[in-house]
Amino acid sequence: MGERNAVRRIVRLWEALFVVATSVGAISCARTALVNRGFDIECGATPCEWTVVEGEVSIGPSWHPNDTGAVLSGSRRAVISQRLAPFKLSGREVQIQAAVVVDPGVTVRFEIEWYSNSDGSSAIWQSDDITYWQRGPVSLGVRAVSTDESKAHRLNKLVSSPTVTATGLELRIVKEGAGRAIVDEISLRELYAWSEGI
Ligand SMILES: [Ca+2]
Repeated sequence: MGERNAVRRIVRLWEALFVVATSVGAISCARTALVNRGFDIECGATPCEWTVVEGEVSIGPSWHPNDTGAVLSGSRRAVISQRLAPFKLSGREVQIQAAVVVDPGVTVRFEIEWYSNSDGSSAIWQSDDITYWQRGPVSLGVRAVSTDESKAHRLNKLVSSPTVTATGLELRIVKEGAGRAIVDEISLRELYAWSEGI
């Protein structure tokens, strides 16, 4: 009987994962500022645009064998990040969405560190010779949202920029606690529209 219940639980989990993956796929057509938000594009051994900052991270089969996602695991903290710049905000509110599932006791935090131009202007720099980040933008601080729901779900929360003059950001996905987190189909959208130089 115990074995039969265990099988039922596994079936229900995979059904839930399928529903989340399918529904999140529907929103992936919407306009978003992030690149490679489903971890489907590889640049060599790593996913394009994403950086593994620390901890145990694998990019590969997640919801099911054919759907690539970020799997953050191990007994300690694990972090991946993506930078986005330059852009011009029309408002302070940004909507962050992601498909997430975590083991019990694990938390996933989506941190956004906002940056402004080093001269305080909100002008969009464009140059082939030097990147936005090489120009030494100034950090405006970090805003974060998190989830510890152990059932597969779609995170949907708002994050505010400290100022509308922000011109760059770094999104960091931080897994805390011993266990595994799967993150996929991440979108970051201004509530109105990005007016970006990217
Ligand atoms: Ca995916």
